[in-house]
Amino acid sequence: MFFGLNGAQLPLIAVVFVLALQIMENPQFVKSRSLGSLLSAVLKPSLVLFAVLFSAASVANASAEEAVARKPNVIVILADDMGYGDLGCQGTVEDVRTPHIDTLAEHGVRFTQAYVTAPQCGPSRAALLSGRYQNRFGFESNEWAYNPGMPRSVSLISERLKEQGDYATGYIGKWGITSKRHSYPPKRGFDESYWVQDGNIYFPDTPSKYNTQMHRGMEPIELDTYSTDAFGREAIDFIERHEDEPFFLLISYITPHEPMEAKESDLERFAHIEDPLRRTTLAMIACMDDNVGNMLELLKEKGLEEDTLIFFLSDNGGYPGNGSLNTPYRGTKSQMLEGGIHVPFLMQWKGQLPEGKVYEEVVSSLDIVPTTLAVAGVEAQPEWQLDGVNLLPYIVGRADGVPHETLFWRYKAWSKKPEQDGWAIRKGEWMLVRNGWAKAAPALYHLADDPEQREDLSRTQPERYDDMLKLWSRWDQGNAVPGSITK
Ligand SMILES: [Ca+2]
Repeated sequence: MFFGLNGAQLPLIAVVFVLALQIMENPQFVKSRSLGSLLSAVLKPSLVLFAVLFSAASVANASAEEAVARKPNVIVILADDMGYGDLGCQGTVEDVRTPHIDTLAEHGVRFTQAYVTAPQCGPSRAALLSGRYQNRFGFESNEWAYNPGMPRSVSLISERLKEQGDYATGYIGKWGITSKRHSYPPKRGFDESYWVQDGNIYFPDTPSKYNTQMHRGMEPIELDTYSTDAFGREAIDFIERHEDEPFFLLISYITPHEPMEAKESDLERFAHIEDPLRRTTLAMIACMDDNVGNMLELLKEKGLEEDTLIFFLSDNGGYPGNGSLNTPYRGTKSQMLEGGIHVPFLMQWKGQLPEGKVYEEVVSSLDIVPTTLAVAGVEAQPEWQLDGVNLLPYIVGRADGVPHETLFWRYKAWSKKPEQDGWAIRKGEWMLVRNGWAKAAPALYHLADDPEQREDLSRTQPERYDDMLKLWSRWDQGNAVPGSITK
């Protein structure tokens, strides 16, 4: 196609154009000639014009095909310990301000039933990056006894995209998976990385009990500004340098994980909030939102919005210590209740996904790897044992059914506190959960009617209870002993 015309119409246009030109120059052009000389006078220049138009059309077609053939970029924006309620677009909390992140929902899809696989950083991220339940490879907890690092036998999305998709790959921000060197981003398929092991650093030169050494690649470096701004700056730099090739970029903000440290200029924006902890949380989130906004603006300026699939989610829920709100859900980070694992989750891909859609079926952070592979044109193999699905056909209504009939959790909190271990299964609108922190027996909740998990229906629904317990036990048989897989 060339300006809406196909190749068959081009000769006719050339003839009409040349004839019109000749008549404009000499109104007696047609009258004064025999049919033979008329054809000759018109057809010759028409052939020349046709040749010019045809080659122009070919060039236009080639660039159109090139544009279609370009593999899309994928950007994952990850918040840390940010509760379900703490985005303006969620509509459950009034004081939070995230106008830029909210545009992802406005121009894309907002998921109301999205889960991560653990109520804690390390195991949640291990699943997000591998596309597998972390329990399958013994990565059960942040605690070293239950955390073998990312085994080499488990490939990350970055490694698959390097090997089979020819993508430029970048990691920015908190890694948080493990401190073992073989698991560092540069060793796990990321071409470029600007990162910190445990996160938990905002201002340069701030003492911390965590491993807050910043790295560029494998080289230790010093943080030079407020880390949220540094991550935003690095994201822009990465995109500018890779705008002409497909890239995968994961930006892992520390926000709003402890320590609760915000910039003064951001705190001033929330001076009307009385509670100092909540004011700080909101200021930290607003700073992340500003940086996401800068990145979205860059994608727009570069004309990359229709070439870029963007995910936004949190790695687990908020908790009282960081003042982030899981509204309307009960429970917090480190718990198996909804507040620990039910997270904000957005996707935007202009031109490919519907705009302003609210998707209400259950999805998981496990779905990010299969969706990314599909977008990159990499065929997932059965031996990869991925636990998620490609979400795109479900969102646009091309697939029947739902992405997940069931989701499962197992979480060993701390080796010295086995009473805090928990597990859960969600099947349809029901959840059976043993929330270790409550030291309780498993409880059965009907989430559609009781999203706050207040009424345990295990006694009134004994068959459903048994059925879900059996399903969970069968799934658990496929899990590794925590910490047992080291290679
Ligand atoms: Ca976290």
